[in-house]
Amino acid sequence: MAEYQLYCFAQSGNAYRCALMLNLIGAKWKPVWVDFFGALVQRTPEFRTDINEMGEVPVLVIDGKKKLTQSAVILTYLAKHTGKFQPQGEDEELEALRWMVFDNQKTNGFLGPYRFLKTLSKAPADEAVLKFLKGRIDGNLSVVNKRLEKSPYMIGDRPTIADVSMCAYLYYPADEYGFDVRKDHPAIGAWLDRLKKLPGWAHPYDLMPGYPFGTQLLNGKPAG
Ligand SMILES: N[C@@H](CCC(=O)N[C@@H](CS)C(=O)NCC(=O)O)C(=O)O
Repeated sequence: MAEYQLYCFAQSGNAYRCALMLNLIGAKWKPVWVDFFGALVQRTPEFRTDINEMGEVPVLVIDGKKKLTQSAVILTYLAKHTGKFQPQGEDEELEALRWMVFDNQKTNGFLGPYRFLKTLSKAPADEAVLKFLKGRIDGNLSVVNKRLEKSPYMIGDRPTIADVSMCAYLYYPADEYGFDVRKDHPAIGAWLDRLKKLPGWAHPYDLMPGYPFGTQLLNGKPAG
């Protein structure tokens, strides 16, 4: 199997999807820490020229040559090249893509900014913005919860990249949000427990460097 590097940081659920997938498929990979909050590396001209013109993490480097960005693209590539967590046939492929787009835009797409404004940003959060985002999060997580009341995984009886994508921000501690997704959405809680049992599962703070905040440590321990 190829060797991978993943540009990432511990607090990024968008990067976690890819780090988790790499672990679940048993890939040989190494994290490359991006100082997202301190040096704002992702906004530098060098990062945009050499790493990702979109100025975003995650970025996956394959065998030191090929570079991919956008977690949905990265997950699709890894599933296709390993046959693991791969949706089978066109209908499943489209169904997985449908949930990944919904997830990127409406579930984790709101959870990430909400947690950033509430807990990670140095500037005080605007209550009206938080209220707007929380309303969207509640509504969209209810859609996912309803889906998971019907089947154990997002698109059926086995886990696929739609699940790896959807859990992006959902394992971070409830106190980083000020609300408990598992309590508010029990089918999501049960599904998160199911995913946790997959061989290779690990918590975001144990997979990517940068926790505690502002350090290059891997959950308090030296990386590597
Ligand atoms: N849809 C993208 C979202 C990536 C994204 O927004 N990443 C954040 C970090 S979690 C980022 O790099 N933001 C750039 C910035 O805020 O400067 C994906 O899933 O890869």
